[in-house]
Amino acid sequence: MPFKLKLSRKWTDRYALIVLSGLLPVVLGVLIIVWQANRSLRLEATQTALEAVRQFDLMLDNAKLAADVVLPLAGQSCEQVELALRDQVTRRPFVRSVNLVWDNQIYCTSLFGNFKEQVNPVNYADGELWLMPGTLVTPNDPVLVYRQQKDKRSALISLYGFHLVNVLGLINQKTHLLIEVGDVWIDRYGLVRNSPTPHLPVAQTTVPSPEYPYRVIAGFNEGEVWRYVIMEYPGLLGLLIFLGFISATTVHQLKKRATSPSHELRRGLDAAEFIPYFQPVVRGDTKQWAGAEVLMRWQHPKEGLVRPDLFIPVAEHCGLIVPMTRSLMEQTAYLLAPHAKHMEPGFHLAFNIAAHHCHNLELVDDCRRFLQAFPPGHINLVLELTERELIVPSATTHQLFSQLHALGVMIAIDDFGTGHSSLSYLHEFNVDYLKIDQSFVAMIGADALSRHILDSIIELSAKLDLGIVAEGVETQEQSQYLADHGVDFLQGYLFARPMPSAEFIQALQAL
Ligand code: G
Ligand code: G
Ligand code: MN
Repeated sequence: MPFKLKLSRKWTDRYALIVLSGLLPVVLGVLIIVWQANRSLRLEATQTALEAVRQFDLMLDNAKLAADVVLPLAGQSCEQVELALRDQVTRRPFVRSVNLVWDNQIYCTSLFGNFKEQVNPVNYADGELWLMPGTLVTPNDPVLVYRQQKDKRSALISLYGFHLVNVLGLINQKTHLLIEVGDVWIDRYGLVRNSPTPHLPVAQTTVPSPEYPYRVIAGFNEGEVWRYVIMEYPGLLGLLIFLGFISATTVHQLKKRATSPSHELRRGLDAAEFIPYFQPVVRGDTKQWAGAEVLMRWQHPKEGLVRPDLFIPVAEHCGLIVPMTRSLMEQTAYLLAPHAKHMEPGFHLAFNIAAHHCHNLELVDDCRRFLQAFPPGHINLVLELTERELIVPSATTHQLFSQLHALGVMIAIDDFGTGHSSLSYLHEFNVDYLKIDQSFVAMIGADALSRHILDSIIELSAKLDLGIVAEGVETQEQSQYLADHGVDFLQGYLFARPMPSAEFIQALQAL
């Protein structure tokens, strides 16, 4: 039955769902933010690389202008052109030196005038650009050389390496930038290297120059995405955590409502779903109705009629049994009081009570109100205490039971024989009736030993001057046996099953 399933549901299942519902908005939100951060970083890397290319092209444009001017001079003697070379160095920003070449042989430079050095065109990417780690004069300062060639003539324009390094370091501090010329590269630390270009883990972008044979590579170091997320979206992150918390708490509350048995009981109580059923108790000799036991049923909107074994233990556990019993007494009084005239004087109405009822004196008021609904002295109110759940004697219980007695309420020990109440216990609580458990009644006609136990209980109750009720009488033989042994009252399917109030009232009227 679903209700039972709910009771046994593991708390870890519920816990997992709550954690999931709290994590879901956080995880989804963080995924979106990370995606957004990646996009932004890629954009930033591209823009930084484009800006670097723009600046490098600008430098190289100066070199190209110088080359355009001096290339036609190649072939003339160094003395003739030396000044023109130096003129270009002073005129063009970023330019460090201007050199003239004839047949792959440098013969004149703006630095030294006459000079001799072999040029190897293979050093130049596309025969045009060479990133040198250093020169004769400054062996540790990189230099970018632009080469322009026509037939045997060529011009070499060198640019200061530190201008490159400055651009690489200054455009955007956070972006890692490097410039690759042929198979060598340099980054903001200014060392020319010919190892493969390093892989940049985040948002690596390569932008080739549209004019010159080099490429700029931009990207970010490991962890930049998270650093970016934390720096750029702290508010959003806070909001996500807040949403996760709200979501988890909501699910927690909803789950608690939907699955907590005690909550479901409380709902049932508020909706007046706990209703009384009545099982008549007959006299042993005449078999006339002498009273009835009020048994609780749960008219559940989804589960239908739920038997008490399934919910009474929970109700006892969470203390709701007290208001539930109160509701049962109120309903019973409301339903039966108008029909009191159909009940013989001294008619028994018995309610089952739990140990929880004995924690305070509320029960006295409940009983008083119940009795006040009927003509004075017309009915006997009986409280059945199960023997399986003995009440610990205390100042409160003594007070409770003496006040109940003063009201005329009777006490019965239910399921007698299945527990272990002592004689002193029976005396202590002023017990009036013993209800022999149905397991003993079922033994009638079986073996001699079982019958012996039953006989002893009947004998004992007679000696203690207690009334006796036999429960679970199902056969004629049992009924006969119990009547023959002087059992005062019988209850069981043989006479009537527990029935709803309408049926019970109808039967009362027909008596
Ligand atoms: O009717 P039967 O199946 O109905 O009852 C099953 C068990 O539930 C019995 O042990 C009976 O004592 C217990 N019970 C029925 N109604 C109540 C009640 O109102 N209060 C308590 N505490 N137990 C009840
Ligand atoms: O409160 P107590 O445990 O005495 O509750 C009586 C229980 O016994 C209820 O569940 C009721 O439905 C059940 N009952 C009443 N008469 C009979 C009967 O003749 N046979 C059986 N098997 N159960 C009965
Ligand atoms: Mn009972």
